[in-house]
Amino acid sequence: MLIDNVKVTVEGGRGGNGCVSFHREKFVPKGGPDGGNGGNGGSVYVIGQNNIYLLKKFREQPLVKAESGQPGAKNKKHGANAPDLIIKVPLGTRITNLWDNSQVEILDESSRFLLAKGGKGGFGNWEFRSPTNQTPRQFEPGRPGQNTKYLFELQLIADIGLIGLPNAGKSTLLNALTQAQAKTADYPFTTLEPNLGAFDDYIIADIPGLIEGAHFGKGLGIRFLRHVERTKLLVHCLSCESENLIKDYQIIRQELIAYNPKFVDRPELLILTKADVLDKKTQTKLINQFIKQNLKPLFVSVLLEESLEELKAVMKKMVG
Ligand SMILES: Nc1nc2c(ncn2[C@@H]2O[C@H](COP(=O)(O)OP(=O)(O)OP(=O)(O)O)[C@@H](O)[C@H]2O)c(=O)[nH]1
Ligand SMILES: [Mg+2]
Repeated sequence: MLIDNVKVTVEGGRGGNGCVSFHREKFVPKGGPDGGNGGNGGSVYVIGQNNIYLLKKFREQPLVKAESGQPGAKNKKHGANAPDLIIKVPLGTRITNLWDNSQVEILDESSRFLLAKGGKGGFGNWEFRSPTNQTPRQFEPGRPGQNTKYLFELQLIADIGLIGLPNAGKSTLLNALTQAQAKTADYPFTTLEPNLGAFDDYIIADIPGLIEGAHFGKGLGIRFLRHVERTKLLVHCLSCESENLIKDYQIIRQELIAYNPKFVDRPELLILTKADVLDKKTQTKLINQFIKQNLKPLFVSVLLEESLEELKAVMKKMVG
């Protein structure tokens, strides 16, 4: 399943502690303080990348933390600064700071944003020397890094929407075309929330099945249609197992238009799913019924690789 929102705790690295040390040398009885400062902790930055699956790893590992700075050492040696940590999120991710609600959108690959600053390293005792205190034992511990909680949300606008009656094979098709792992089963209303997947650079949305009367709130309701409202192409899935595919098509079309009349002239592609259940003769009869209605559907079966390739090619051409 495509992970499109995650909560992530982001922590800058802690600064290294300052060092307490006194100069030791033969014939120099009272060497002064020489403890060096600690190095700064690493900061955490985020950059965008063209890969919609990048949020998944944060679901598995919701804490991101940069390394701590090294402590200071004798001879006024500074501890090393820790390297910054750069994390990647998909382009189109909206990042909300859950503590102050500030937001940023990651829209290109060239900018990077600071999520959590590393803590400053502490002063070693050398920094505390003064005319009145030549043997300071003070030092500063390293400061903790910033710690913030963020919500990463992928704002995807699907190019293609799969719609159809329950059990039409929409989720199975999504899985066959993309890396999505949507739940599928041999009963209606398997899908309860939209699923997203991508092939090449095209994003496909699979939504719960629609039924007659959906725009009055029947079934799972039409609220999921907003997920396909801005798609460039609607793919109507009509199951070859159905008794009357033309009627199925008309039901879905009426529901769409009742929901939003703008759907009337949205480019659409009709596909007859589960084509493998029909023999050639029945397929020809069926296609002729559609042609009479001035409709030109495509037979598709997830068991027939060529039909999937053809479908991909047609969808690409229609989306542009
Ligand atoms: N023979 C065959 N069966 C298929 C094909 N595609 C899907 N199915 C089966 O059809 C059933 C329904 O598939 P789903 O993908 O869950 O259907 P859906 O349209 O997503 O259903 P809802 O989520 O309930 O709207 C499953 O048992 C699938 O295995 C196909 O190309 N050939
Ligand atoms: Mg489904």
